[in-house]
Amino acid sequence: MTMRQDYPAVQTLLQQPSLDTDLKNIAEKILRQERITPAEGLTLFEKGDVCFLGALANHVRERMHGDKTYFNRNFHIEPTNVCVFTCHFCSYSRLYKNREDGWELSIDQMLDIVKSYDGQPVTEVHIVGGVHPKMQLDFFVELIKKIKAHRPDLHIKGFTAVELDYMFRKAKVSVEEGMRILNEAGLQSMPGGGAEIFHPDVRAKICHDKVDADGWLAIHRAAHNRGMVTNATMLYGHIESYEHRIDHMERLRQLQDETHGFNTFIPLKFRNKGNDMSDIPESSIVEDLKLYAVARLYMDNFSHIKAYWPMLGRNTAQLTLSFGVNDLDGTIDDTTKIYSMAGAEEQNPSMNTAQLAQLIKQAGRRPVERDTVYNEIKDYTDVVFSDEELLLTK
Ligand code: V47
Ligand code: SF4
Repeated sequence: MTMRQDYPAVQTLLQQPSLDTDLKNIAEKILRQERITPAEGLTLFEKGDVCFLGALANHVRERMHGDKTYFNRNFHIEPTNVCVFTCHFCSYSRLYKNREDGWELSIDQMLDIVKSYDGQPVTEVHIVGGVHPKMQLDFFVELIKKIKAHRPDLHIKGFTAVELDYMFRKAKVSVEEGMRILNEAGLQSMPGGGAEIFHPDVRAKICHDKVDADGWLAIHRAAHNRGMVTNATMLYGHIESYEHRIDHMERLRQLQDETHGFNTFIPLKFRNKGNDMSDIPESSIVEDLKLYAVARLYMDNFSHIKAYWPMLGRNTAQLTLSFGVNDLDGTIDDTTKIYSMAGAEEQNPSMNTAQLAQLIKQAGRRPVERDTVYNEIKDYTDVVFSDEELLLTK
């Protein structure tokens, strides 16, 4: 393993006479561990170059986590891609009237997926899909109970706030009551999807018909109030401005101050194949890295920043580990289609534990397997993998 050098990157940067005064002041605040304001966040986007932002974000990342980089062993279940909503960026969903082009899994089919992992050391199932008008609260309560009955140790992370908002409205239960029902059935945490960009001007253009920002935040607040942890995402790199990104992160930072229930912030890069927004070019890698860095600097009350490798591709995901990111999600095992259908490089996303750990080691970091709530399971830093384990990918 190549060891990364310890370098005084931030101090050196601050001594550059050419450094913009605003950037210098913000950097000094960050070094003093003070919170930056929305205006300062915007300045970072507008004036900070990728090296400056990367050095600062890396400093914060190492202050918080050292070289540790987390991943887990998980698989996804996508119950359906039939959806009542019409998000223009979505390459994955099919309207109910076209449902013969999509898929709808029965409870038994989903249990068979869970059973196919019997004896394998996965710790999490991530359940997320379209919003199917006939798959309602009772259906998912039965699914969760049956998964738990079959494999009580498997952590169930499931359903975006968009799915839950529809489920609860259809079942005519309050958000609090709906969360109680699902949590008591065995749902333990929630993924961060459906957040997109909170600002109403953007939401009106890209996903006008699903739950709004306040509704999304209310569902996460209700989960946090029950002691459940959740994640938060931001779909970036389409029509949003830097102001919209800061507005989005600010709303999340405020809820986190209130509840401390978020685990991880996950920026999701807009991929433009096969959807109504295909005319919008995808963001450059430099913009991606800047975004991850600003996210690390702005979201000071979020412990973890995750790069979701099936969406970014494994090479860019590896790079983000020097730009504030300390989590790469999981092994996935080719069980999600959301990004491959939108044109991501990873057409069959799957990495075994050795490959994921090796990817992290190649970046000079310590690969640490975690469970969903970040209990550490195993440090792979000193584990040497055979070519067979790595499937000869180097
Ligand atoms: O909300 C849909 C995004 C999300 C596209 O919490 C797209 O651990 C890019 O939230 N280009 C669902 N993104 C997935 C999600 C998620 C994924 C991994 C881990 C976690 C977690 C959560 O996928 C949607 C939407 O923002 N999405 N279409 C697209 N064309
Ligand atoms: Fe439906 Fe989710 Fe796709 Fe929107 S992003 S159309 S809610 S599946």
